[in-house]
Amino acid sequence: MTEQEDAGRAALERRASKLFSGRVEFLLSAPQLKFLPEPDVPEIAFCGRSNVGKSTLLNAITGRRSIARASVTPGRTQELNFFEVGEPTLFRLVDMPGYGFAKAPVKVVERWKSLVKTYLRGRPVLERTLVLVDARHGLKDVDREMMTMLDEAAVGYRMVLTKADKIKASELAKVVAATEAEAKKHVAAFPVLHVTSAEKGMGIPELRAAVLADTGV
Ligand SMILES: Nc1nc2c(ncn2[C@@H]2O[C@H](COP(=O)(O)OP(=O)(O)OP(=O)(O)O)[C@@H](O)[C@H]2O)c(=O)[nH]1
Ligand SMILES: [Mg+2]
Repeated sequence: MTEQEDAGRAALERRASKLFSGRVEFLLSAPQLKFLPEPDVPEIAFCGRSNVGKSTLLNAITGRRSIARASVTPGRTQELNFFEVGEPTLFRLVDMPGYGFAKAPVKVVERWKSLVKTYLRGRPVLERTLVLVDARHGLKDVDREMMTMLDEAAVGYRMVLTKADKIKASELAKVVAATEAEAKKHVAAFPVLHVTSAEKGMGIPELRAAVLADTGV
C-alpha cells in the first residue's frame, strides 16, 4: 500500500468512527415485507447462519453494547431489524434472522428464509450485504446457497469471519485461505475477507470504514 492509500484509509476509519459514535438508533422491526421502511436511504444488511454473531457484530461496529439483541441461543433475531445512522439519517444497518437453524419449527424457518431472500433480492436501496461465517466452522452448504442467491441477484457482498478469538492463529489462517478461495468463485463476492472478533475488537475499525464506504455517503 502506498503512503497516500494508507492516509486515505486512516482518514476513512476516523470518519467512520466519528459517525458511528454519533446517532445510531433502532428504527423498527419488520416481521413481514409490508412493514419495511420507505426505501429512502442506503442499507447494509448483516446475514449469516444462526448464532454466527450478526447482532454482536452490529453492536461492535456501532460501538453499542446491545442496540441489537444478541444471545447464546440460536434463533434470537426473528425479524428484519433496522438501525439508523447519522443525524439526519445517512444510512441504515439491517440485522437479519439467521439461516440454517435446525431447532426452530420448519414453518418458522421457512418464513425467515423467505423474508430474508425476498428482502435481499428486491430491495432497491441495498448497497451491500455482509455474509458472516463462524471462523471455527468455515463455509457450510447453506452459506454457499446464500452466496449463489446473492450472485444471481447481483447484490455485492463482503465475507466476514466472526469469532476469530475462538481459534488458534494456525487454524484461522487455514479457514481464511479456504474461504477466500471459495469467495473468488462467486461473482458478487469481494475477493478479500474481513477477519473479526467482536470480543477483542479485531478487524472492527476496518469493517466499520468499509461499511461507510459501501453506503456511498
Ligand atoms: N468469543 C466470541 N463470541 C462471539 C463473538 N461474536 C458473537 N459471539 C457470541 O456468539 C453468540 C451469538 O451471537 P449473536 O450476535 O446473537 O448471533 P446472531 O448471528 O445474531 O444469532 P441469531 O440472531 O440467532 O441468528 C453470543 O453468545 C455472542 O456473545 C466473537 O467475536 N467472539
Ligand atoms: Mg441476531
